[in-house]
Amino acid sequence: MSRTLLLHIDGKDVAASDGASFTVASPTTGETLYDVAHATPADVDTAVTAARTAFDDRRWRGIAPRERARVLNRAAALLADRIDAYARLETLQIGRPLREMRAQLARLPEWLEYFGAVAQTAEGTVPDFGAGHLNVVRRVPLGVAGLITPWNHPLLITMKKLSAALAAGNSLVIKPSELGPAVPLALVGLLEEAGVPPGVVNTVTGLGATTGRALSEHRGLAKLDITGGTETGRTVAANAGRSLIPVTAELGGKAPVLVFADADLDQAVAGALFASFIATGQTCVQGARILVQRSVHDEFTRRLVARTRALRLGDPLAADTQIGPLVSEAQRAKVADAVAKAQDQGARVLAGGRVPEGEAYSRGWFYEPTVVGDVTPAQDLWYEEVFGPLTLVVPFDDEADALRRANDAEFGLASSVWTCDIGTALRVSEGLDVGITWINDHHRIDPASPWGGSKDSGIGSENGLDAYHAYTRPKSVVINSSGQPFDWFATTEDLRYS
Ligand code: TXE
Repeated sequence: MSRTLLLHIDGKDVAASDGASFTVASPTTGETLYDVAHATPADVDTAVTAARTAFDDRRWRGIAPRERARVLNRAAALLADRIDAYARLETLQIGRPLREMRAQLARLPEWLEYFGAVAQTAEGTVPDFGAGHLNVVRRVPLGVAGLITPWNHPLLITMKKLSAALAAGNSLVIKPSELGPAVPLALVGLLEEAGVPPGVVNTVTGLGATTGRALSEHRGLAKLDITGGTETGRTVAANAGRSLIPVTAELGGKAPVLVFADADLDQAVAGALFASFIATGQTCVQGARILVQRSVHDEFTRRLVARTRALRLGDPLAADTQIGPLVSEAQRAKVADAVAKAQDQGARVLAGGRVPEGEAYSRGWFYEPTVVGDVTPAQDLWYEEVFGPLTLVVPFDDEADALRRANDAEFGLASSVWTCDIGTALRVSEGLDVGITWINDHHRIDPASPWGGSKDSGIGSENGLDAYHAYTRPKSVVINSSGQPFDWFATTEDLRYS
């Protein structure tokens, strides 16, 4: 039986003003899980107004950072107690294996703790203003931030944005993905339980083209922060530009995995497998292009293909499932179409490449983990983000060739380099035009470590001090400490004023 999810505005759960709703279905069984309120532009406006009122009356930003941190730490403790329940909800909604969701969610209290600590330790500056003046620069919160989040890591991505924004004292309106709203909504209730005042965090559920659009076009925002597809990011950033507000955008990727001949091959294969198929490949840092030095390419590919074929697809709630369904019919079609087009353009399927057969897969959006070879930059698959369990393997000759191929991309989010030579690791990471490079690892994240990319992968970054600063602006107070009278219009002498 499906449950109803409502909007959360000014501390209250409310239906959409026109009573409209949409449904969220299980990607594993097709059964309806939730009936979700579909916020109208008027509801978005009510939410932004509630957030603005909470900002203006200082009910959250007026609380000393130390006390704000206490509230965030209480929320972290409450969250730690609810990991299993939330992980199950995430798995039901988006189909990612329960083991993955448990591992991911277990880390999330760290974001609240980290940004609580940052808020307490952040300091202003006193730049030299010359004799006779003292300049005190404090960083203050921006106002109402609009957060638009996707379905692939519903709580993680909401948490990355929300913890920095809240710690800095902002008020929020969150628009979670229409495919995975339940856990972000639950988090908002948890935050209020921990002591975040009602009205500070508001949630409007709805579709991107309606609710998301209304939020991104709202002139009452002071910041927009989105994770989503690159085209959505362009639209949202253009709206932010019209409002003259800053935007953080974490968008697409096509991460290269570079395997050098001197790498520990077992570890490199395990790393490439993890990079390609964690989250059923539905992640912006997915290892979507595996580049292997020619002398080990065939052996590496043989091992990767064998391990890919051995991955266990199935019910994501089952303890031994390694690959769940894709999140939606559209996402599976995107993968199937990309494989068909790659084959038409000359690529060769080495593993997978099919919708699995059998009763266990008949109702869900399953697709076999897939490895393709013989891909060249003349084929669309070299450049296009597919966002599913599909990767390609190609050989390279030397460092320069590896870098040339890796940087031949419209995206620049992440990459990994597998080598036992520290010089190779450092030179190659220096040469990669990306935001994140892992050496002998992939997809590691920490609240203190910047996460964002270059080129079409977006603007700005999440995590770390940069993300906190991006939720504040400098406020400069200049104090005349000279004790000297100043009367410009009383004299014709040359006086110093600028
Ligand atoms: O993302 P959307 P979708 C990529 C990935 C995937 C593709 C489409 O390639 O196949 O995007 O996925 C909201 N104004 N990524 O359709 O539409 C939307 O409701 C305002 C990469 O799910 O970008 C949701 O809350 N908001 C990615 C959020 O934007 C709008 C994660 C993201 O949805 C909007 C997800 C609009 N006009 C997909 N249109 C990553 N970087 O990890 C949509 N939205």
